[in-house]
Amino acid sequence: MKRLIVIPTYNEAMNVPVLIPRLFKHIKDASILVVDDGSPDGTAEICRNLSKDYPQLFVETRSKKSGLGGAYRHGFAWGLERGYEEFIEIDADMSHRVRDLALMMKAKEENPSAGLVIGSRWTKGGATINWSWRRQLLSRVANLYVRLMLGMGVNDSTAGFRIYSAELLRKIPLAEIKSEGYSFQIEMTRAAKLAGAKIIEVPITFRERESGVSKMSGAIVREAMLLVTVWGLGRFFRLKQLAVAVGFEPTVELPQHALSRRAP
Ligand SMILES: Nc1nc2c(ncn2[C@@H]2O[C@H](COP(=O)(O)OP(=O)(O)OP(=O)(O)O)[C@@H](O)[C@H]2O)c(=O)[nH]1
Ligand SMILES: [Mg+2]
Repeated sequence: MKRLIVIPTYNEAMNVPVLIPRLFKHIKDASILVVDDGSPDGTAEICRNLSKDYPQLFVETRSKKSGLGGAYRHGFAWGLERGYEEFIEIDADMSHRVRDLALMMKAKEENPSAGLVIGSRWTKGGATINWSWRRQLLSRVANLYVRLMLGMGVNDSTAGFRIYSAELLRKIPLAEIKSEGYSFQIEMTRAAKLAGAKIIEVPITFRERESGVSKMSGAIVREAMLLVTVWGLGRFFRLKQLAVAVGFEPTVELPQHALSRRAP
């Protein structure tokens, strides 16, 4: 299996020298692609130096910080062009444990029909460590809102710890994925569902980062809220149309005078 681990980075100079060797040590036969957005702290340079020891480490750079979504789209396109069969998403900040990745890979192997495996904090057995109650609340409320609005049956659709099959990524029109921030994860989950993919969630333990700073911002939350609301309203509208079509809901009856005015 030709596997590509895609790591988006912005100012992760403290984390990449620990994470990358750890991934190569424990995940056999994988290549790693770092997609760095011109980090001022020299993350890309550190990775290029590491690639002297790890020939399967590749680094792509974009000129400025342009969001997680674009970085992943770039990484997926890069890997699809080169024939990778499986794509792993993982944060650079070591919030995602490599040992959980091994469990997710096992789940994927045991369920070959699953196009997407999500490392989930909010499924039975999942957990978070050292995450402030505010961040937990934000994540839980966001996931509840997504479940209510989009009805995808996924407990952690904002998770950034995932495995996609190349087959599924090829079915998703990546160029049409709009999100730049973390709503990218929700949009990709939705696109996977629309493409008819089987999605499984594997419980993981998520740890708050110890080095570097969070890139979470109000703009990122607003983008996610807006997009989920728009998609949800679209879904309810379609459901209503479907209900009308199969006769669950009476069609709107126009008053007599409105009908007669339309008559030729
Ligand atoms: N290339 C790129 N990577 C990004 C960008 N924003 C965030 N990242 C990376 O995406 C991953 C997740 O970002 P984090 O800042 O850890 O976001 P988070 O996990 O929600 O927040 P904390 O863990 O609380 O810091 C990390 O590897 C970041 O370096 C971006 O604009 N461009
Ligand atoms: Mg993080």
